[in-house]
Amino acid sequence: MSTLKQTLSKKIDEWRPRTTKLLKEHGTEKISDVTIAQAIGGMRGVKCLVTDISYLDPIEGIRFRGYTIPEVLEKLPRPPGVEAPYVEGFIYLLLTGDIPSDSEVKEVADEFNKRKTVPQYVFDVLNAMPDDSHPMVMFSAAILSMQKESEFAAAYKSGISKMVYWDSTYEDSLNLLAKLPEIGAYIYRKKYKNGDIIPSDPNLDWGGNFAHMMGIDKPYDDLSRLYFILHSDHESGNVSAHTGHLVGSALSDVYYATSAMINGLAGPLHGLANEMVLRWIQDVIENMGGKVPSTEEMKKFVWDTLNSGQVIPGYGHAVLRKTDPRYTAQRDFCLKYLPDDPIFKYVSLLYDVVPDILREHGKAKNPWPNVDAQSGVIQWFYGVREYDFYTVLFGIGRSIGVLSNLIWDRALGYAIERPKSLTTAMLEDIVAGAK
Ligand code: CMX
Repeated sequence: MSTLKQTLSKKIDEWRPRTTKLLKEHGTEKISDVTIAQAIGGMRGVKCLVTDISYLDPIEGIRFRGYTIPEVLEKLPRPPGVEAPYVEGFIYLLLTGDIPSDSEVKEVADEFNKRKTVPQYVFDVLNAMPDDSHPMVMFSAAILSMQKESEFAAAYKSGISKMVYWDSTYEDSLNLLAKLPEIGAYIYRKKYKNGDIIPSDPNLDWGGNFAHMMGIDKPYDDLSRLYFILHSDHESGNVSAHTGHLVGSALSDVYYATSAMINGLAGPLHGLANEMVLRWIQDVIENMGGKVPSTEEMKKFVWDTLNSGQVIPGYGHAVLRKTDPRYTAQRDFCLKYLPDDPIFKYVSLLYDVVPDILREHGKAKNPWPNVDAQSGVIQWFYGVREYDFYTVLFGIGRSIGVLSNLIWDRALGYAIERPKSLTTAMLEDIVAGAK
């Protein structure tokens, strides 16, 4: 058994009594009340999910297993001479809560290498899809097509105990994660590079191999590691993470759950916002005839968008109330590698004008940029200009968090999700009764 699996098994044994004790001795204690506004308004702020993989503070931003983004980037082992750590080490951290050693990271990389061959039928499925299928549809379909490989589904049919559900879910998760970089790169090269596929290189790490299969030179490998880590997890209430958890709660295996979460990520209010940001900026560039707008001109574009009833993509957040540290980490990357890029200048100009405009507009609770405001510009700079592909990159990263959560959901025996609905008339009766 690998060190990762052994450590995880030990942690699960240690953790289970905590959950059991909370349930048995404190199960009736309240952690949240629900208002009518929350019931109608997307359950914003209702505390009713539990995860230990990451926690999102509205002001500070995300912590992965207790570590901020700068701490993660600093503490995890990394390839020599680069900034972003190995994704393999980050997966180890999310699953166990421990910072792995170099040799533990190497072991995870070897595990992925053993599991990474994508079955030919997945490529056949992708090749059979219409040329104009959205890359997110292709990505979701490719993942779902592998459901028949699920070790959990087979083990469940054979009648395994609830106590070992996590084991086959872990095997499924590693099997799936190992294949995602190649599937993502295949979709890109098939769709946008005339099907000129670059084979995987067994000597490269997860992020490095992805950059290699995309056909993009350094430092795109470093960017890929950074990008996948930043997009991995944002606690479990956002649409993609929650969808993964919800579908998995019915004991649907990880292939069903991951494909479903990808479908949620494809919404323009969630992961597709990175595509929307670039689409919107391209519109501005076209309108400006290619020149960088003045501050006043940019303000006008922002107001025009708002006045036409659209949202400013890449701004606002359901939980955050400050600039997203994932935005800041990517901005730092831009300042280092592409400070003079014209699109980065647009993005910076937006940062100067949008928050004040959104405040004046008076609707958005958070006027600050989120992760999606900055991510597309970097991809654009390195030649990935097909912006409908951007959410696939988000999806590869988000799978890391969703799958880590699913393994722990199974380990701690989290129940099938089933909140209770009321009718509008019932809400009216409650209001009348309160009066
Ligand atoms: N531009 C214009 N209006 C905005 C806005 C923005 N960027 N962000 C929020 N608002 C509006 C909402 O549409 C809402 O309007 P209505 O009252 O007319 O419905 C009002 O402000 C209140 O919304 P909120 O409570 O501040 O935000 P929500 O929690 O409802 O929604 C989010 C959060 C992210 C969907 C929203 O801010 C938004 O649509 N942003 C733009 C899309 C985006 O960048 N999404 C990516 C988020 C990060 C991710 O998940 O990837």
